[in-house]
Amino acid sequence: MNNPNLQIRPEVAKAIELKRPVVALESTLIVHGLPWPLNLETARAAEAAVRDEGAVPATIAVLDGKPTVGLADAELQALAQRQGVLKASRRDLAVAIVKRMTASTTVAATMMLAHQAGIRLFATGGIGGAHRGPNHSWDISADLSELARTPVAVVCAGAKSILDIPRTLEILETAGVPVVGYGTEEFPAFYVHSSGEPITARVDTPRQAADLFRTHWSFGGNGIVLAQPLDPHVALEPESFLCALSAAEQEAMGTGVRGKELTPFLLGRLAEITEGQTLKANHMLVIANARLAAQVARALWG
Ligand code: PSU
Ligand code: MN
Repeated sequence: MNNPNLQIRPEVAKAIELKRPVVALESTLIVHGLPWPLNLETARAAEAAVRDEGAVPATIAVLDGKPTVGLADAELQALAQRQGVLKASRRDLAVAIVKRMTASTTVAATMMLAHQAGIRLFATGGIGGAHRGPNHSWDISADLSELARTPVAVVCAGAKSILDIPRTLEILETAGVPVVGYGTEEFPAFYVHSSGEPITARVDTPRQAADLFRTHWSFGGNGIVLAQPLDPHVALEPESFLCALSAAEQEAMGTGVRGKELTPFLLGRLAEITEGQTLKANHMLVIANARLAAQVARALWG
């Protein structure tokens, strides 16, 4: 089971061994999703929220070719400041390892490594999904296929509002991924409180979430999305958000940004257009999700 390529830090390894609650955290949002120094503040605050709830945080990234589960604070800081870091999804991991690169891990790659390490719960901002596009974009995040194959629950604020959410939800349905709302009947849309789309089940307590997860896994089910809406006081109004998004999308089309650059580009431009409103929202939702993931981890193992 122990993959020699995987470096699990002692505190995390011990917690996993003793079946104590552990929450995985991803690093692409730190490196490519938020600007310095808010990225480091968010990463630290997410870890602190997990500890606050009595669980052990395990931020995951590839450091000089070593997939590492449970970054030290100095490593977190160095990663947050570093330029030219590869954004690694599932398919990029082996490349990053053999070329001894430093890479951030997306939701897909973080799920894969968390699973290898024996961690079941993972918190992020928002999962990737199907991008918007005139004729159905072929840009569909590998996060969705990872959810289909890997038994890890991802606590998030829904799918990023830059995406085609109805289509993202259809793909998750086909993949057999439960989309569970935390205290809501509607799928949240990251910066925006609700997408207006239905979820498959609602839970209102960490205990209910834990029961649902355990049962799903007991039948060989794989990934699960637990979606918690952002506090409405911090969330963006749908109309003004859509307006900013159209402008950012036009620019992306004009400059030809595509592939894995698209999500970071859109998040960056939205931050500028909304004068930091999306940054504040992103910061808050990551911390809230980390806290909830730790509460569910405690209900599972505490
Ligand atoms: N959550 C955030 N900010 C981010 C991401 C998530 O608050 O930047 C990252 C995740 O790592 C996710 C990725 O996997 O965006 C999606 O990228 P793509 O659309 O290229 O699959
Ligand atoms: Mn993509």
